[in-house]
Amino acid sequence: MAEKQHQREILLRSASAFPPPPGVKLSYGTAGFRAEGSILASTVFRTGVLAALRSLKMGGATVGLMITASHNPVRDNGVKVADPSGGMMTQRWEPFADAIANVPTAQDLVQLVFDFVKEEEIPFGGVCSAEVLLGRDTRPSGESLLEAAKQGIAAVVGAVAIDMGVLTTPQLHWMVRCRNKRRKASESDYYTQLSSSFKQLMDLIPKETAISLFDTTVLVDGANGVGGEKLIELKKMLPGLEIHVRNTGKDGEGILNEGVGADFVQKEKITPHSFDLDDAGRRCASLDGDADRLVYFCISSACGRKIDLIDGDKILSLFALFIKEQLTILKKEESKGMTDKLPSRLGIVQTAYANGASTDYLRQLGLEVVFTPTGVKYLHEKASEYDIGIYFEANGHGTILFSEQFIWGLESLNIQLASNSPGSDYQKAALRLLSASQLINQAVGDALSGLLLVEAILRHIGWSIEDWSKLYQDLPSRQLKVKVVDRSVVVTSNAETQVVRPPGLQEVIDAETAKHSHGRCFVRPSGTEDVVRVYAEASTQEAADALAQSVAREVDRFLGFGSLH
Ligand code: NG1
Ligand code: ZN
Repeated sequence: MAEKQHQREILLRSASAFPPPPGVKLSYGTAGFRAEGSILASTVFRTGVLAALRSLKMGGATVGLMITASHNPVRDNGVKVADPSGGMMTQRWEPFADAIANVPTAQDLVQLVFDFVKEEEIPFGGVCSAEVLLGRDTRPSGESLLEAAKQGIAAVVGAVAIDMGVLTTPQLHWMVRCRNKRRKASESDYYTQLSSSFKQLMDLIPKETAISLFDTTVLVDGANGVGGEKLIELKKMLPGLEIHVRNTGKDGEGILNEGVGADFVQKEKITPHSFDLDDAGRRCASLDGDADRLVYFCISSACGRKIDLIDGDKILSLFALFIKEQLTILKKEESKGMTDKLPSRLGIVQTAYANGASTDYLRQLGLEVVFTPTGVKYLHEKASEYDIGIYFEANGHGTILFSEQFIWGLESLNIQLASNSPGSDYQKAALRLLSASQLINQAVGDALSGLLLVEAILRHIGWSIEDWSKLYQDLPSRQLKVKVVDRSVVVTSNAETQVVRPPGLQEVIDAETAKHSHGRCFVRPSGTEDVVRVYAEASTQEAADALAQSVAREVDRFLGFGSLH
């Protein structure tokens, strides 16, 4: 009883120092809370409380709290929580996240927390310990927000905050996962794991392609964010691969995400700052502000700033090709008996934003492709249902998940093959899959580990960026956003491809879409901005633009301020 009273007093006192800004309502959304950094102290403090409660609920397992607003402008910031698995916080707790962020007074906050703790049967009041790893990106508001998070964690008796400093989002998720698996989990362990698995993959490259005239240089746009500086660390450990990082944001040069970064490159389809015609034909890549997104691009000499974009769908397709090739080798007739017990169901997970040409291509390869709503949490969950699940958003966020059974199966197969047929194609295929599972982040999409896997696979196949770009031809597409009075009025179904509410809007979209050959169009409320997004595809760029514009006007007519008329 006395412990509970003590806890109540501490929480009340700390929360009183972080009043919420008046008139602001925040929602946990697709990727945690996001807003202007200057109004987020209260939200971050409260998310600190939430993260500590989450750890308590999970028996004291380590939880992560990341301060970032990813690809948003530098004045914004945000906060999200990683579960002990290293994945996003369980969706079951999102309503509580919304409630704790928006509750008006410190007294209400204490009441809400005590009610929730009772309902969830959380050991509260100092009877158990909790641990939260903290990370932040390079935003100027990050340092003081990190302090707010620490105070939120300290307001829960028994909870300890461990400040990991400036990190990429995927590094923090990786650390949380490793720590809970009792594995080495420091930043240098992260670099060691990535670089050694990359080297293993390089050592397994077939002799025929190893001698080809492969361009060993990749030019990387670091979005003036945290990814560039981390890549500079990592590249020291990667002999044989020349990584030139531009837009590092160092020494005040360039602004985070302004005219740079994966989101800019993917949406605008033009060169980021610091890239020009001198780079034509080179292999270029772009990270986003917290390095959980990756896209590649190539500048074609004749076209000014226009680029050939190689988006998340094409990265996914490259990964799928490689994984399928290794599985096919393992499943060859001669190795039956050894490999037929290996569970190897391969699944591809996309969202409605995936270019239709990528889905056709993947299905032509004979792969199972499924769709989820937008947001990594949905894709990740779906991909984890397979022995190997590959998921990507078109914007470049994605990874490959390997099930534990698959990894155990591979490890025992590898032991068998090492004595039965050492150095055989089968053993090499098994080793490639094992190395890929070490390299690619199992917690969340990670631009740094994704970049290394792309580089290893391109070298394995002996492909130039042009060969890769020609894998299939993207259907022309256009994405627009419409500012609306209240985006929550739009309700969708069928992995966000159909509008259920407001009534009548879907019929109008259908009618507009029918006017264009190969037309496809959908709208959905953003989870990170106060807008409704419009996506359109058609057989020509003009038609995709026209379709997106006409539907955007309709969205504006139904729900907007009428400014598009
Ligand atoms: P919203 O704002 O819900 O569309 C955007 C991206 C998501 C995801 C989140 C988190 C698009 C169309 N949407 O979400 O895919 O990456 O941000 O960063 O790219
Ligand atoms: Zn990001």
